[in-house]
Amino acid sequence: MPEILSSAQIASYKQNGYLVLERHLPDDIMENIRSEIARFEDEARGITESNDRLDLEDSHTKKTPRLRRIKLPHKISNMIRDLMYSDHILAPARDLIGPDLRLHTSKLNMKSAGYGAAVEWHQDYAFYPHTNDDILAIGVIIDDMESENGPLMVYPGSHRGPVYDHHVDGVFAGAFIPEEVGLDPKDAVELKGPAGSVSIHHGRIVHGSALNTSDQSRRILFYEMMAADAFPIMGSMTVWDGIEDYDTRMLCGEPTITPRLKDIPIRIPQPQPDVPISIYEIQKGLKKRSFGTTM
Ligand SMILES: O=C(O)CCC(=O)C(=O)O
Repeated sequence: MPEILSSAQIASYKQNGYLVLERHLPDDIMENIRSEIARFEDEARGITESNDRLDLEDSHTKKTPRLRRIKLPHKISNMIRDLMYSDHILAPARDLIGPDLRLHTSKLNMKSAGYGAAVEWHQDYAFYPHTNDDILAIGVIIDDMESENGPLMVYPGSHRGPVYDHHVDGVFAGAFIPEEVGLDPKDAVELKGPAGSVSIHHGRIVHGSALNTSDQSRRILFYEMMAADAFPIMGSMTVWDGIEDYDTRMLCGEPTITPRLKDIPIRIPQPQPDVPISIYEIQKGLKKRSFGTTM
């Protein structure tokens, strides 16, 4: 029996590769997340370069601080860690990919009003191929997400298609141009919803988001996770420090050392460009972009 999702939602996820659960999280949790963000915004005022906690926009200065991502927030915020282990986040994931789950990563993408960076079209699975694709990202929508403030966009059903080539001149560039592989831009849909909603997208779905040129910020907290029997393929961008470390990523259920294999045509995200490990930096290797760049 599913814990929280209806059979129609589960069928829709299987068919389309995404779901939006409107107003899924209560206001007090949303307020706590916003207070945590304010703490990291203060921290950003004191630095001039990105570090292992904070990823800064290219235009960031101490005078005009511009934070584009809080990295691994579950490691630096107890509140965000507790939310990750809660049924708010895990129950829908269990309904979609089973009871045994490991964390892949967490991140809080800050698309600030007026300049928040675009994320070019990509598939998460191209960054971290695994032995099977029971992999998804739960996105906690922190600000009302509208067409104007750079919503996450997906190509419905693309999680059932190819894993596209994300390389430029033989080097991993973390994105591609949908029109060049036969995807029609008018098929892309925006995952909109009021603050407190949650989006879920499949690890293979093609997704991206434009610059935020509106006067409203657009922040999303992502928890990316997979079935415990999905093991990274060699060359995946998964941080792998041995099985003991890997087992510390268990979110719920039982770990295993028996990977489940699915026949998926994959590419390895190698060689990597010589840049810091950040999607924004990796995508600078693109020669063509679908979205604008920040000023
Ligand atoms: O924040 C967004 O709109 C897209 C995020 C994303 O796809 C990523 O960080 O991999």
